[in-house]
Amino acid sequence: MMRTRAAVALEAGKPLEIMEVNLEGPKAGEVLVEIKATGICHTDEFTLSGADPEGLFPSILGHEGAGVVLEVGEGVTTLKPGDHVIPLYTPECRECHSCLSGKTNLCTAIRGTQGQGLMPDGTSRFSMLDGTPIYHYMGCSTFANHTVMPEIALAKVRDDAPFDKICYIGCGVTTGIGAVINTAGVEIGSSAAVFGLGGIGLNVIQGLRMAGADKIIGVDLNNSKAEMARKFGMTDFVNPAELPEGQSVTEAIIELTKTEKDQFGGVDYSFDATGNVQVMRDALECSHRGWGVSVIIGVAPAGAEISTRPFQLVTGRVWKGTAFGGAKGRTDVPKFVDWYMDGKIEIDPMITHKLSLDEINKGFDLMHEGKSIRAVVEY
Ligand code: NAD
Ligand code: AHE
Ligand code: ZN
Repeated sequence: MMRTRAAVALEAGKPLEIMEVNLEGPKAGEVLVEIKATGICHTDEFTLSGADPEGLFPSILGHEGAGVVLEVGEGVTTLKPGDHVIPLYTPECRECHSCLSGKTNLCTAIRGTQGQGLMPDGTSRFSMLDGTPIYHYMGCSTFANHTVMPEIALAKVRDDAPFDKICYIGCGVTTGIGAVINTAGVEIGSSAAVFGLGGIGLNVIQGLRMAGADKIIGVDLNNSKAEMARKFGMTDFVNPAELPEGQSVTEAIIELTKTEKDQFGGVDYSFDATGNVQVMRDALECSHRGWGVSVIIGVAPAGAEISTRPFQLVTGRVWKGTAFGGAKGRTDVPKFVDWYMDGKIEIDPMITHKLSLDEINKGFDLMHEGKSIRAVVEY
């Protein structure tokens, strides 16, 4: 048993509390990791707000981290102390029915206990100093300076990559780029609309440029998000709150894509990176009749449901969703780190704020105020 510092979510809707907590060492198949840096993703905010049906309190949130292995439990063979790792909320056991199917990245080996805030043996490694158990979060809990993770939920990465940048590959970068490459399968010359130009949407735009998309329409209610999006490849911007009276966002996007030969208009691919179910509908309905593919990335609150006229699908549009950009963590994450180190993808400009653990609540404030893309906490 050791002590570490963590930002603890004691109650829904309340700021995190920074405190010392107990952390039990790794059991069989587990690894003790010193977290060096963690991003704050909108999903952490979503769970802290109380909107997540799987949200548990008290818990240690955070799922976008990078760190170093300090100790390995019995039977761990693929990692050793000193290895640099990125925690995976989507593990890759390479043995379960889902992994073996080759059809999905949604490994099912430990999903049951992970959703209950517990390690695979059904217990928590974290507790308050008075012994009260604290739940794990998404199997990661990167808002703690040290965490314990299953071996199958850690991607080993090269040791010359900066933690304060590659932590973002633990969620936002991989989710956005993966949604384009793995889930949508965007081809050269495509047109696309991206709803929500935050930490995920910008990476969708980055992925679209890598895939060779021609027209990349960004949609956001916050005009200040457009500048960075343009740098990453956005060609057109739509603010749904500033459209001419009577014009819907779908109509605006369809107008932007109509040509002499194509009077229907609509984008080949669309992506929701807001978590708003009306936006998800708009994203589907602005995609092209006959072949448009719309990918849901955003996470919607408990009880929210999507709807559209079935005619939208009858006429050839396809509605899809993606978790962690369809990426297989242990296989793909080290490649994303190489792409970053080789200059093939950009991360640095999207990390708009660096904070200490004591300042973590400021990261949530900046997100609420629409002032940050990614705030990264460095330990
Ligand atoms: P963010 O807060 O950085 O960005 C959200 C953006 O959406 C903001 O720029 C905001 O202004 C914009 N927005 C909000 N409402 C809008 C509306 N009605 N129309 C247009 N724009 C609107 O958040 P993020 O970290 O980029 O996360 C985005 C979403 O993706 C969240 O729902 C998050 O939970 C989800 N997410 C999903 C996955 C996954 O694996 N599926 C992974 C990471 C994040
Ligand atoms: N717990 C929520 C759903 C949350 C959710 O969809 N999480 C995404 C990752 S978001 C990362 O920022 C995910 O990977 N989902 C797949 C999974 O197995 O959780 C709810 O609605 O219950
Ligand atoms: Zn995330």
